[in-house]
Amino acid sequence: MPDPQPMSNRQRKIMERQAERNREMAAAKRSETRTPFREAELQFLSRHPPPDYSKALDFRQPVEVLLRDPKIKRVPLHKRISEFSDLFGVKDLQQEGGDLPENAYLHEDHPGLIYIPAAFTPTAQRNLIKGCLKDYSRHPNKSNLDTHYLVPDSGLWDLHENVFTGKQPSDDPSIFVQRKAKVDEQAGGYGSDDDDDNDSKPDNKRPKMKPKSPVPSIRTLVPIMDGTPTVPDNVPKDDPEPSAQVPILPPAQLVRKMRWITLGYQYHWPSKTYHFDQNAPFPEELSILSKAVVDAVDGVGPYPYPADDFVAEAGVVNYYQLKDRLMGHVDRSELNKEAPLVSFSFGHSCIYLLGGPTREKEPTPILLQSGDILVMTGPCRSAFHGVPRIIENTLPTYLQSLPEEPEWDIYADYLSEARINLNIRQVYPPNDSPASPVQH
Ligand SMILES: O=C(O)CCC(=O)C(=O)O
Repeated sequence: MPDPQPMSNRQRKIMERQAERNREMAAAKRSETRTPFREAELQFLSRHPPPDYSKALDFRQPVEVLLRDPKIKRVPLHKRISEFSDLFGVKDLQQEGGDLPENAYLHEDHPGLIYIPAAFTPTAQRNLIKGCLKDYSRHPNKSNLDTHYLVPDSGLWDLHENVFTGKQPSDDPSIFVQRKAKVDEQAGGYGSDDDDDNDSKPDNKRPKMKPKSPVPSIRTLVPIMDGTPTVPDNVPKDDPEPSAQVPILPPAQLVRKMRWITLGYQYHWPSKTYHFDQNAPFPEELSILSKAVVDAVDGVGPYPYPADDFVAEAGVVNYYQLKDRLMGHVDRSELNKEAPLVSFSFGHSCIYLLGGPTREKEPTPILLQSGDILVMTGPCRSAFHGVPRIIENTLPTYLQSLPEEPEWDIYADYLSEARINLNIRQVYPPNDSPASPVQH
């Protein structure tokens, strides 16, 4: 019998990934702790058969249909959202048509949840997306890539843009971001690209060798603030060790490995606490934007928080590729548990599972769409939540390539396979917070 055809790298990676997924699913199925939250996660993680998305709550369906659900309540904001800040895009309304919301929605099963659908104009969304990809991702804000790579202060996105626009050739050695850890030449480690959707050429000046030990996964979006108790602030917060085996990739591929960046007080993932001594200047427009949301929802739900007391002190930008997910967790690292957490969604839609104080409560799947705002107040602030699924083919047309705006192309290209979440928190109780510098 002839030898079977050797497997291509791509086939091998697909098989490995499938096997990993099968193992995960099997482990979860075997687990005795199959809580209602986990059950819901499994439903939405499933590829075959695909999930039933019609089970998800869509706050953008016609209001008369939405309000047929007796658990949903519509509450007017005290002014139309556009009146709280120009950042929602009020200036574009004349040109773009449409209107911005004057109502928010509450859900009887989730006290403290406040939902504002379609809160931004397309132009306002594009501006914030540019901020998330190009500006906020720069130092001193840290990203998951900083653990392993020497990302330049000018930012990874700038390198990507230089190549994308032809300003620098794609084989220019200076566009490759180097590893922090020294590579042991014996052990190899170059070019172990783990993307199965990667068709661009690796730098052929570098030997393509298989790493001898597994590459630490930077694909998985880890549950960043999960339910485990936080450690006291006097525990040493060492940085995780850089790996010498992460692949050297062209910027267009490395940007797709970016999973999160942290704003303001930097977060120490291993101990699940903030670095209270590492306070990066908080982007001013995001301070204004989040305060405007807290102001807009003042009096809307049963857990008011004065906008004057709200200070944007920490934030996370989560970057999701289509296959990523964020497993159920509770955000409990902030010292101020009364302040609302304000969360913005851009790009592809996702399924967001909102549960209760434990995983025993059955979560509600919510369809989060580009431009929606979710505010967690009161008990909802401590509820389990997660993102088991990014939904393919849901990128709004206004975020795709625009003939009249060629500089948007690079963002449209990125978003064609991505979702971005920006969430903002207050860390300290009001008046307890050390003055935080503001970025101008
Ligand atoms: O992506 C989202 O909408 C949720 C993100 C989240 O839960 C988190 O950053 O803690």
